[in-house]
Amino acid sequence: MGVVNVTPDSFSDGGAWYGADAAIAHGLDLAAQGADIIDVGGESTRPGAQRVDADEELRRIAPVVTGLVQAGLHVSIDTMRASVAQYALNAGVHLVNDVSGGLADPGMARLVAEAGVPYVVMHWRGHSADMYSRAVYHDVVGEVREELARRVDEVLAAGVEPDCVVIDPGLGFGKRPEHNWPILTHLPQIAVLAGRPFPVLVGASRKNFIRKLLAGPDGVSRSFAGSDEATVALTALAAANGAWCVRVHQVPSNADAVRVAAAWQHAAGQQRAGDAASGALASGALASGALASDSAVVLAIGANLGDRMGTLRAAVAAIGELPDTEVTAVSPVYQTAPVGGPEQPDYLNAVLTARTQLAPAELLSWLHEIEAGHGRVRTVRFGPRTLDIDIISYAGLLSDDPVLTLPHPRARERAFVLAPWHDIEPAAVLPGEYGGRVADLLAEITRDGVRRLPDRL
Ligand code: PMM
Repeated sequence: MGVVNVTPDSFSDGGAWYGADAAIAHGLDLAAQGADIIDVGGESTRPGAQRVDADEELRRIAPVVTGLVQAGLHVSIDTMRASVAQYALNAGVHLVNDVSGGLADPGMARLVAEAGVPYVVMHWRGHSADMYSRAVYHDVVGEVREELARRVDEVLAAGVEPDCVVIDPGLGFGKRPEHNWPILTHLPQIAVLAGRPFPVLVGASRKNFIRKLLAGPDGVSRSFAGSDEATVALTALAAANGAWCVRVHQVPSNADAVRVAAAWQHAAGQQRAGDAASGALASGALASGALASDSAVVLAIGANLGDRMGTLRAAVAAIGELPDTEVTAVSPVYQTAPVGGPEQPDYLNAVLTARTQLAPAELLSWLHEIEAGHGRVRTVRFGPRTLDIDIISYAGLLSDDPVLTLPHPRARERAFVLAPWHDIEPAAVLPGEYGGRVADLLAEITRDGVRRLPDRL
């Protein structure tokens, strides 16, 4: 995404493309240099900036948006105002980029919902005039995720389709330099909100935290243009770490960096596929745990609606087909009386072990996709479901993240998890403070209502 700021005072390029003709020419150049989207903005959001009124913002962007759309480019409007977005949508823009994530204008989300276009929902804590007063975090990654999840809930409630939502952690917005780095190193975690993965846009280009990092011995931050090479480095890292889009002021080298990251990811995937295909090496390495990034996971699957046995079989097959994942054992099937919730049929449950190179958040989002493919809709807690897949344990990791608590917080009370797990791994250990040998935990709880069936998956 190439930036065209039609402002006299933007963060890094204020004034450069202020006139409509210069702005249109610049947008065309960025597209020719490899930008897939041109982001047009008429209001500066640099720290300390005062707002312009809606008429002035519209006066700035109107001819530029129209000119670029008519030239056939994929155009995005960078605005917090529904009236400006409305104008741009009528002119044919393809995406709305709202740095306030719908907070600045209560009419924005509904407008975007009606237009049915992608909506960039950014993490934001208030207007730029005093953004640093709100830059206070105990756990910046956790708080950004939580606040983004709330914004996403609201825009979905306003009717925006989940497939249209793009999230953005808002680098530099209400964040001091040190807050931006942990966000960048946790992009895969930030991408998964309420158990659902979203594409992530990263706007790091020329921001203060990069310029400060590159400060000279006198402590003076690097110039804006002087930070372009460092922006390219961040683009490569962010793209290789799963970013969907990077918003940048200088396109050619960033477009190259995105290509490098794509080739890197592709080769990494093929390399692993190649390893797995070369039989002896792969199985030896897997058996001895010699593949350093291979993690052992324990998954519990359950179904109590429809063709339960067929669903569980399909789930095992789908898990085995996940990228860089191999199912290593599948337990017998158990028939289980439901725990809590409304009146509902018995469950069929099983446990499987697998080895994967997917990160926990990636694995979780793949598993949600498999569940969704079987029509599972998360509504009533403990309610009936066509398919439920839980990560019981992931490589012994401990996590109190509410999206993915590890090990699974209720595993130790559940005979329908512990019994099948014990069947395939008699020496298994549930990690963590409340864990222990599965055999011992199983001896402490009742197995009433949990019955092993002769069927295999
Ligand atoms: N940053 C700026 C403006 N718009 N939009 C999104 N989605 N993400 C950003 O990080 C972002 C943005 C401020 O940067 P600029 O004034 O230098 O363009």
